[in-house]
Amino acid sequence: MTPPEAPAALGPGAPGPPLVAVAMGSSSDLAVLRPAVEVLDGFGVPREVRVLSAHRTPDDMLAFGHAAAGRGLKVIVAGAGGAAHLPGMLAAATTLPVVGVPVALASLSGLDSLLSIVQMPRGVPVATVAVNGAANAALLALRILATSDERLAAALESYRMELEQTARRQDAGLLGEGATGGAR
Ligand code: RP5
Repeated sequence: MTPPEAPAALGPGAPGPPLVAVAMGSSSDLAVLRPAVEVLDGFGVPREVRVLSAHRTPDDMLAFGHAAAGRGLKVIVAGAGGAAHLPGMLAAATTLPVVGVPVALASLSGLDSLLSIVQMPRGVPVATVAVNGAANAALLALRILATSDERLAAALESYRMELEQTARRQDAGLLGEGATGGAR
């Protein structure tokens, strides 16, 4: 049986001490978690990326969680699939906000991952995004950081306006293609 491979190379990211950690249970999750890394890099927020398994390296995972706040991390994005215990176990080991990304595996299309991550017991919250919703997990992390970072808040506002303009261009494009619809 082939063991999981090391993560494919990622760029170095923004310089400086990492503010957000992107953790995943296996390098096989990287394809799903990569958009989170790209969003953080796009906004120039320093990040680190780790493979930490709640089941295969539980001691490493707990050590990471216990040390995270002291190392200057502000938010943890954690993705896992199947019996996806990583986000919840990290949330148990730190008071940092943890954003969980349910990773869809072949068998149950991510429903198992979603339920494993979203059904946390009272007192140990994990903010759960959509199945494979890594980009939104990073955006949520950025929104958390932006509550105390005006530059980042402004960048997120620009991003929000870009989304708005894109949707309006799509709307105008439909008109251009002769689509009919309701009153505009
Ligand atoms: C989970 O098991 C990981 O998060 C991954 O989604 C899943 C399968 O891992 P591999 O067997 O592909 O390493 O812990």
